Amino acid sequence: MDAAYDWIGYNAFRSFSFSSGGVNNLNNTLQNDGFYPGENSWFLRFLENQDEDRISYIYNSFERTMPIATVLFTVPGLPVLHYGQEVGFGKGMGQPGEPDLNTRRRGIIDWNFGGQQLLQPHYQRLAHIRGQFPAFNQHKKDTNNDGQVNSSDASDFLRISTGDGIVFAFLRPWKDENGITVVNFSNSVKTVTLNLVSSGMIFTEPFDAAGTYWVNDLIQDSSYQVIGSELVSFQVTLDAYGSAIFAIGTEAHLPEIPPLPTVVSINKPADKLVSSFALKQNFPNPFNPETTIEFTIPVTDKIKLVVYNILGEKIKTLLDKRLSSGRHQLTWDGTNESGGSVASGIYLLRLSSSKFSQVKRMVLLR
Ligand SMILES: [Ca+2]
Repeated sequence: MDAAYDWIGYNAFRSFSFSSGGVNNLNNTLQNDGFYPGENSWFLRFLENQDEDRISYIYNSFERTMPIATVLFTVPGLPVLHYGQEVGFGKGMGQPGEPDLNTRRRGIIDWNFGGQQLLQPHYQRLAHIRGQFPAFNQHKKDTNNDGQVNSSDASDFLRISTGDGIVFAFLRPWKDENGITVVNFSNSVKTVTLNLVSSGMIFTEPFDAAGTYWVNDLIQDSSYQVIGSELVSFQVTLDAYGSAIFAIGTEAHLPEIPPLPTVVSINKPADKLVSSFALKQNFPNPFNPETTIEFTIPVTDKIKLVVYNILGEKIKTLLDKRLSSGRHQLTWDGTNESGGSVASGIYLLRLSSSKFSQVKRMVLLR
């Protein structure tokens, strides 16, 4: 991830404080005080090499970068550039709180870190949402036809009140497929109610309170229909640091997200092997206190199975040994390395061999 040009935007993300004042400041900066785009505006919004790393370092949390990433990918500006190699910059994410920030700016990337399991699918989905939904990649237009694009033209970025300062929501108006982003910058679950009818959504036909509209939930991957009047009080529940992105309009439309690459070595890709290296969803899930984990491996290999918490910290190594090919099963009893019970929450299970790795989310509910 690379950022340049928009240093004001960059600094707004970098110095973001997780408070309602911080949300206001971020909104004002992203709105460019009404100038965007135009005088004093910065057109490029993208992060510097490994800025997602440095931001997670500054926030001391991978989890806290999630809502920031959602905002970054859905606000106006040129698309974020993300390129996978970045040779010579950064050692990947490191661990939260790792002291040597400069080391991670100059070095060989180590992608084998806990936060990757959390951030990689999130960044991937955001990039595809931005690419596939014009609401989020539109450029502001000369809507009053005076030959200039400035604050006199219709906004392509409208804040929506959530009634809770720590939950930030905005609309990217787009005819018949309006983009809505809602992010929770707090460490607790939040439910907010948005008035989307007065938010500024646009449709070809006049809005009809009795008509039906599609709500496409682009994070949860589900589409459903609502009556227009239901959009007056549209309820959204978000996990701690959770994100929601909707496309609201006249048709069902979900992003196409290709599978994340699981091949670590670029020299030995083999479709047959990839398809038979599989970590199944644990069951039951949610669970308390014990859950069963099943996986298959195509060849005899050294296999590691590790549980991480949502911050990317290792909780327990369940397995680290050579296993023969085939189906394997074991259980996790919700304890950490020293045998103590871990708290309720989301845990990440990472299965890795010498060539592949795969991750599942597990929910422990005590
Ligand atoms: Ca104009």
